[in-house]
Amino acid sequence: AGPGGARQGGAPGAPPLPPPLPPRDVAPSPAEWLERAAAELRSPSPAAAEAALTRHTPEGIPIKALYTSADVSAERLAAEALPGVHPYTRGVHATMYTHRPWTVRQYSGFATAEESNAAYKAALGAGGKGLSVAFDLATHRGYDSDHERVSGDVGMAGVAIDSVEDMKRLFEGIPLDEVSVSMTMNGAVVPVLAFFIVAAEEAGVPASALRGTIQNDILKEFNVRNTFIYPPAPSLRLISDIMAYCSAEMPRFNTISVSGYHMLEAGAGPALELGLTLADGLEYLRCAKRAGLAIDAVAPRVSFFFGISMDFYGEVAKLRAARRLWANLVLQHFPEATDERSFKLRTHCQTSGYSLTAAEPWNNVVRTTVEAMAAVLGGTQSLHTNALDEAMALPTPFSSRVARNTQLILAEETGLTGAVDPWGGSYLMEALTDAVADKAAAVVEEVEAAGGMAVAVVDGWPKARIEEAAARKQARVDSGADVVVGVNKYVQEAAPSAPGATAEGGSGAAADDAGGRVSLLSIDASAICAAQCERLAAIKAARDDAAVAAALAAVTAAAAATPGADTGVATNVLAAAVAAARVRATLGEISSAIEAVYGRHQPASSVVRGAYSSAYDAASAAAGGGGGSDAHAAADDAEAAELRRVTTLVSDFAADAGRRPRLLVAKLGQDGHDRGAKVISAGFGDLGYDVDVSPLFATPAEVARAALEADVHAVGVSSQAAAHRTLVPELVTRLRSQPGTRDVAVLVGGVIPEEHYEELRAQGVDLVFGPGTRIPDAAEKVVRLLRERGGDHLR
Ligand code: MLC
Ligand code: 5AD
Repeated sequence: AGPGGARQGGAPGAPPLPPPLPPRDVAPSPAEWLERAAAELRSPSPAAAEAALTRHTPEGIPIKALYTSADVSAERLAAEALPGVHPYTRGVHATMYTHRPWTVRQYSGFATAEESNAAYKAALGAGGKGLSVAFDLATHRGYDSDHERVSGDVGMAGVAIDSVEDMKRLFEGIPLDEVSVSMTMNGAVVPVLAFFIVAAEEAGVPASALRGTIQNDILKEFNVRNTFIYPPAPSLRLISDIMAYCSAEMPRFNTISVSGYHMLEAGAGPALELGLTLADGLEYLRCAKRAGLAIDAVAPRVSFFFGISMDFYGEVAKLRAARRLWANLVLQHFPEATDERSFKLRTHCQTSGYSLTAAEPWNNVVRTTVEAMAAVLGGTQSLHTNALDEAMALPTPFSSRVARNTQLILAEETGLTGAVDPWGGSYLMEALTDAVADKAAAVVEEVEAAGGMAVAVVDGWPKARIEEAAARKQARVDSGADVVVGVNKYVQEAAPSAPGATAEGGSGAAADDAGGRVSLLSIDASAICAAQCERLAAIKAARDDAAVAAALAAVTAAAAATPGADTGVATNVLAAAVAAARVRATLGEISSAIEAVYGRHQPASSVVRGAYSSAYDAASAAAGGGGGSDAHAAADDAEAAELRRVTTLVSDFAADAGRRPRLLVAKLGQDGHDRGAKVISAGFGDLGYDVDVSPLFATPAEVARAALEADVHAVGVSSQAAAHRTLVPELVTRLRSQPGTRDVAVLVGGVIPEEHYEELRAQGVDLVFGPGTRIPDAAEKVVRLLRERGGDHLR
């Protein structure tokens, strides 16, 4: 070897390696590290260095720059050293993926049963391992496709299912005793599960052989998601009926999927998501117990569902903490449980839709991959990876394939499945697992102290807390404190757009560098609606009307009866619905037969005040004050100045018009995803607008009437479920033809592909806001528009 290359194989010509460190008597301490860190940072003191190097998650969990053995409890590590044993922190099975990888289970459904069936077969043929049905919103809310309130929703956000005949078409040729099927259904859970049971039965598969999961998690629907039908108390009664029926008849079927996913999507941080979800789980077990069911008959078939955000470490820690907490909560609350399976938290995970952007959609593949890795490293049992076109539309065959392949690559190319809980024993991960567990446990205790989740959903505080977190998150993104590549930083310049399509806000350009575009799935709502209505008519013409009437009366009687009471009336509503499904009662009819006793739940709407502006100010102050660069400080000044400009424009308008600009934020149709509507309401309110919120599930006529009654300057429709092409034009027509609202400005925002902007404008929409819109931008555009209009608006 040449000079300098002699020792330890260094490259020829490279400088010699430093001599080895002298042996030390004492191990290096964290304090010593801090001194070095302070020197590297040129910090005045170790304490100052420590503060500068510790960041906090939005939920206040500190993430330090360095973890050592001092941060973990040796006793805890020893007690939780093994997967497959209580409290299962390291995994519910001893061998985990080394024996069997997680289930690749992609949530999917659109248009008609035939089209979804073809997509399921394609998925199973290309590496999918389980099925997961997405139903349309009409089905969720218990309406047949021919109901007047659902004209814009049929087949749009999922598949339309009106009867057992549709359910049979949905699974035609798929062996239901082999392929496990998840059905995301909560509101109309009784008729949908009944249709599934009868469709399988008529295909020769008995209920006892059915494998899969029904979501059946109504509590979170009241906090987020909003696909409830009945009020909370009777909804819980239906859940205990389902658990009773399934534990007797369907031992391989998971009767509930206690879901945090939608809370995370609605704005909750991981610890709040986890705490509220576990509190929901406890409430369901209590509900089963009250109905006389043994915990060991029910708990082994309770499963969970979590969202996985871009907080990589935090999400791995969340899944580990979830298993530990659940095992210990079941032990604490249900000492009678002895079946090991009662303590195991098994979960499905889905990567976060919220984290994905319309701008530069291919970036979403990277985001989804990182999130999927967190789910896998956290030990999920089943996984859905989102498609790259998530922020614009439902997935196409192309984007579905990329999403599925993301999982297949992780499972089969990377070696990730080769070891159980590879993060176990990491100082960081163990300390973070403890921190997330503590924070989530505090949330569970808070819910329990407030009387349990059944009481808390009626009080509404968990919902308010999630909405507040969402408003704060929006402020951090709008102020640039939280980076979203391609949206608030490194924005692609002059992205090529579809001909004639320009967004008012956001950076919705979904174009690649060559100017090509991601093609989106387009669904013809009126054709599907017409086809479903025809089928309904055919079913009704062919069936035995007297048998249907009797079966529906039995459903109503069961709903009215007290479970367990010895009155001679059958009291299990699901059992009655199965009988009704056999004689071809429809989904709408079975839902109505229950509604006749329980009524339909009308949620109250509210607006969060102050969270947006305070988080915006805090984010600007933190970035401006904390030793940031000059460029950073200048950017923050610009943001603060922008906020001042908008609030001044709004107050000038108020001075001239004699009142503040008044905005009605509306959701149309059965679309209950209201994070966008809530965040816009909170943000516009904090910027000085007078904001009204219309009730959920409104028809265009109801929104037009509300606009007149509230005497608003503008109506803003938030659309997440693709009904904007049918319901918005109808709203515009009604507003324009009604004296008093003729010149009300119409704004539309949400999941709207650029291709539709021009069409909406031609129909009279004034401004369209794509995904990624900053609230200050939108608020400024709207007040300027109102001012330009002048006339009646300045009254
Ligand atoms: C697995 N098994 C093992 C093993 N790993 N056995 C021994 N050793 C190992 N290492 C066994 C299991 O015990 C089980 O057997 C079988 O293999 C299947 O594994 P699983 O882990 O139970 O997987 P799976 O069947 O996929 O069930 C996962 C689940 C379930 C329990 C989480 O509830 C599920 O699939 N949930 C999906 C929910 C979902 O897709 N939701 C979509 C929501 S979308 P056995 O004998 O026990 O069967 C949504 C969006 C919206 O909500 O808003 O609309
Ligand atoms: N098909 C596929 N994915 C869907 N999602 C919602 N509906 C469908 C559907 N019909 C996904 C999106 C959304 C999440 C709730 O599930 O990722 O964010």
